[in-house]
Amino acid sequence: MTFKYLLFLSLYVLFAYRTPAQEVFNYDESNVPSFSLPDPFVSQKGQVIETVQDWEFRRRKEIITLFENQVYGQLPRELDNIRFQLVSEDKQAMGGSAHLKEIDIQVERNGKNITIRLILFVPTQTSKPAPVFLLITHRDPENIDPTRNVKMGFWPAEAIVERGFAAATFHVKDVSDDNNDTFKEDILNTLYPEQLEMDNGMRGLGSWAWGAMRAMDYFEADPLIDANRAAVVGHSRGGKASLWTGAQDTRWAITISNESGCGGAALSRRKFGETVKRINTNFPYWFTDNFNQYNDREELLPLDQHMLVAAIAPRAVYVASASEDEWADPKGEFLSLSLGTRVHREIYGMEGRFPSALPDVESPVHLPYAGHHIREGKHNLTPYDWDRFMDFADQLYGIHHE
Ligand code: GTR
Repeated sequence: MTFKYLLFLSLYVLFAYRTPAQEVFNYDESNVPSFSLPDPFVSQKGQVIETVQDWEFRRRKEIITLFENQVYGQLPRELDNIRFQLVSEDKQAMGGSAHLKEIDIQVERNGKNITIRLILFVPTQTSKPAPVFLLITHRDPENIDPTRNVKMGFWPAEAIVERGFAAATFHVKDVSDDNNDTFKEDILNTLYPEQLEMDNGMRGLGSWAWGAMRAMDYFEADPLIDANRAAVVGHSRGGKASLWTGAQDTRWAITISNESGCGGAALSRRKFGETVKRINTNFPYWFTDNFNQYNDREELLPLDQHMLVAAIAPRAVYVASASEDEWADPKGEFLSLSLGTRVHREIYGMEGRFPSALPDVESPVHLPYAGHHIREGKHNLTPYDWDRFMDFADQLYGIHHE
């Protein structure tokens, strides 16, 4: 007995000392470190940013460059040709409520091509160009079934169309597969191989944002779509890409992040739930190489995610969280939104402000320039979330879609 006990004890001690230190994730608000955030209103040279001019021509550009160099990588704009090919169409889709178009967006650079398949349902109830929601999809393609034999709450296309919006989506695998072994195979190897050589080159999330921008190129060319009233939406990793899209590309009227968490809406310095080190370890192909410098050193970042929200200003931004999605840090997401939209208020003089504390569950706050809700339940994109996004768009556009 004693011998067995001693053996057990020595094995335990041996094992305990040999196990590499486990990364511990914090879910306790009282353990959030104290931190100070970089100031969106002071340029890197120390100039105070007070006017729209200062913001648009100085600080916003500076912030985008910081995110390019340190977090998401560059977002190359050069391309030689872009073509839109209608590959199939059904003017009586969804029982006559929608006009379905499947479009191949073909992009050429240096004699090489890639194709993004865009799925688009346009409401038929009106002859006016329709406002549109574009979803960046990373989940199983059955979530975006164009035949509608499979209908999932992740992309409730019927409900979107019924409210007078066009519902559009593409799958990230067409631009960069969501996989460490294959993420280079599409636009990175084919169109922008030089990006792969750079420490601040584009990687997975940046490629997805690039894809969303090509969908916008299409919207601008389709008379059925009102491209001035377009919203880009992403869930989780897609939400990170959505925020990066809206920060870079000023053509989007609304940028929506659903539960995007670390590297999305959540403040990195809070180290609540997922951390920079963990995300860079699990998903080394999402961010640019330089982001690794901040593993366990978030305080050295020359930015935080509130500045990504700020870079969207003056255009509208929406951040949604879920009550049980602690990994994504709902409070950190809300703080980014509330701090980042200071630019809307203090530079652009827009009315209304967020409450100082995290709003109650399912009590959306919809301001004239920004929205927030925290849904009851787990990490997911659901019809509840979509309904709130559409409420916000209705309010922003001040329209009736009939
Ligand atoms: C998790 C990842 C999150 C988030 C999520 C998702 O595994 O840690 O950052 O992106 O996946 O996309 O659902």
